[in-house]
Amino acid sequence: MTRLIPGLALLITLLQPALGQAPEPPANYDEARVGTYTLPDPLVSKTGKRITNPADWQKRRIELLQLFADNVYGQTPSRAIKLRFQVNNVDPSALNGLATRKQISIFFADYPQLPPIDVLLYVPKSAKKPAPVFLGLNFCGNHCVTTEADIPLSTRWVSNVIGEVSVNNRATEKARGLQATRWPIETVLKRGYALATAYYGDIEPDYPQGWHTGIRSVLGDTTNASNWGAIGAWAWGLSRIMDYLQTDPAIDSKRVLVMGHSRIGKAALWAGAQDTRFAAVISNESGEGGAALARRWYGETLERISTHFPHWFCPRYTTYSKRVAELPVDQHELLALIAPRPLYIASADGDQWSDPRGEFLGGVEAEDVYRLYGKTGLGPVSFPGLNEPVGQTVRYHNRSGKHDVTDYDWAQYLRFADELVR
Ligand code: GTR
Repeated sequence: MTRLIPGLALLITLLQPALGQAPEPPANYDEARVGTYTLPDPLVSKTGKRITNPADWQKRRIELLQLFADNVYGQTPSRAIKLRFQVNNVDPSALNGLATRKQISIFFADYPQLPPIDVLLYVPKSAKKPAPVFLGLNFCGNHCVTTEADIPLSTRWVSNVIGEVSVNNRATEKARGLQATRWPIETVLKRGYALATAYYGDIEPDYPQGWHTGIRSVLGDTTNASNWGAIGAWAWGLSRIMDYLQTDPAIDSKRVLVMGHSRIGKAALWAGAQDTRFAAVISNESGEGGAALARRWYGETLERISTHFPHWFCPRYTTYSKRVAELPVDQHELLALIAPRPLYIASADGDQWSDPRGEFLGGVEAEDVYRLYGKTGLGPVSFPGLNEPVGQTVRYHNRSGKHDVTDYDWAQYLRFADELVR
């Protein structure tokens, strides 16, 4: 994704009136100008009751999930839909004998017009028992995560922007392995973990009208201010992949780490908040609408994201664009909904747009909920230096470098998984 450097963003802001557009509010990158804000307290119920134990938190959780559904991501349809899992291909000796590689399609039996979710799954051959698994959606098709020549190119709509390797929104061979550096499959397998991925566009292509060909075309209610948005759909898709993983004897479905980068990180958090089958959640630079506090005026704002990507959220979300203080929730409460399960929040210093400090503070503000369970979340830490992971059940690092998923990030996630999920 193209990220505007602050100077260029300012130039565009200045040009907007001449172009007849409403001026874009400038982004703030100055900590001194963030201002003050009051966060809603996750441990006070709607009726003003203070939550002091896990049993009451379970009730409060339901309230909070509803508030996020009503105001941020929209209501995830509760209707169970019939799935059909079709194993298309099994390579018993992929990656030089390191993995059993499966390609599975998840079909929606009652909606034959919908494309299936095509899952690519690697299981370590060395596993003596069902393997724990990292599950994450990918940005440009399963052929992007690996250079293996026999993964079919996705035939779905893909963005022309990513790496400029698609033509008329269709993938080309040039896209093969395009994002392989974000998916160190062999390293993950050698550490004893399986890896599952699918293209997020299988669930909904990421453009404003994309919902017409995705799951929201059959399970949405477009008349409703809390109709689910694309993030909700992607999160739902992660749960459907979980449905499959629960049926695969090679997988330990009690040890599924759901992860995601950037917009897919927002979806991973929302999936983990709603679906407690996920044993742990990893948010990689999820930023605004993800781990970063919405009330902080720094980097991307609610106003900006809801203007540029309204299809990601429920229609009501946009109504808070100029009154973020009135949003009944803030993102630390989304993080708190993961408790007491392990949570990793990662930022990158070169990605100020995502507001690294705001992501860290989101984790800090979830602490009290982890404490209810006798767990230490991040613990008493201040904003760490570069490449200094901190925390316990909730962990955080601010990596040097740009908006990306790197080997450094994975090294932390693998250690986190070894220590807290295994
Ligand atoms: C940006 C968007 C961010 C983030 C990012 C991405 O353009 O403003 O919220 O989601 O895209 O997904 O790469």
